Amino acid sequence: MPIKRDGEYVTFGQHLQEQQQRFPSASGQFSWLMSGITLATKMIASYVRRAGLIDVWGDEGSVNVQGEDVKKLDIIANEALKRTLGYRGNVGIIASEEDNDPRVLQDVDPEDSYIIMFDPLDGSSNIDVNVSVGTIFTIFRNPPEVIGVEKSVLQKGVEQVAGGYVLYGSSTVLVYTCGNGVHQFTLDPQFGAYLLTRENIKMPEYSRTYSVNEAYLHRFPESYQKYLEWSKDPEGGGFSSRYVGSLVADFHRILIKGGIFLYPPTEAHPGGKLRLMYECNPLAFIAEQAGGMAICGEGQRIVEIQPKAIHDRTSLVIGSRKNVEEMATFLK
Ligand code: P6P
Repeated sequence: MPIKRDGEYVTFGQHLQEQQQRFPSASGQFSWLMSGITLATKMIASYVRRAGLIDVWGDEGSVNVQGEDVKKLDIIANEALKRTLGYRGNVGIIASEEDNDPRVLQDVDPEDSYIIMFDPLDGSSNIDVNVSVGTIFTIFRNPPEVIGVEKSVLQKGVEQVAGGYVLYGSSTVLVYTCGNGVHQFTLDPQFGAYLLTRENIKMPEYSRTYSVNEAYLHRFPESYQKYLEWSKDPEGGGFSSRYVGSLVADFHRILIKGGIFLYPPTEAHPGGKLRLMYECNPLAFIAEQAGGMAICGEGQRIVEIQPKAIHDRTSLVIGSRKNVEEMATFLK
């Protein structure tokens, strides 16, 4: 049920106001920026929920910078986010998984400017089969000094001002952190508002559930194979398995129920498949804020990786702290 304060539901905007009062670093401009995300994701949700009734299944026909077939909904989601964030007035740079290069916006006060990066619709190939998909976003401060777009954008995850995602699942939920806990809002289609439904989420410390694409098991490095064999062994971890194949859906389950998600290095992606800046960093920020952990294949904290390029990829092990610590012992 939605959480009430003084008998009233708490909207996302109100929650941000509370955050500002308690944490002066979050400026009013930040709330205005975040309203661009809530507006765009309501628009995206309205398309996702009508897939099949309107023409949004299938490919748009082009191939994106990742070398992936662009889905019709990828375009819709990307344009919605760029449009609503483009006129916030305090967004200096927008970067998207779907676009080669970041977009620099003009007439933004350099002293109060943000960088926002997103995967507009992660897992979009699942749309045609009615499986959950998600929008993932991350926000950094745009350095006021003129150091060039590349240097401004390529910040470590520890510099994130906010990170979050919207999961278009059985309901539409927005989960975010701005460094003061992890909070969930559920879109009430009747109000057209995101209402607070979970506050200060803490990830269970340990759970016997792993989430990985088992088809690649024999293509993972040996340390991962040994960990997964141990996990499955009734005399070992005795784990069960859950894998949706849509990162936001797999992560959200782990945020709420605990467990561990792995996307190890493979032959196809020796450096990992998932994108560091606008997929792994925001999820790692949320995981750590919820008491969990997020590392790459070499055991380094995801949020401490120095990006070299905006579309960098990384391997990912993320989830309950004790699960990740247990898995990390196999990496040694
Ligand atoms: P695989 C979706 O394409 C995605 O980027 C993530 O949402 C998901 O976790 C991963 O790829 C699935 O990859 O190789 O298991 O199909």
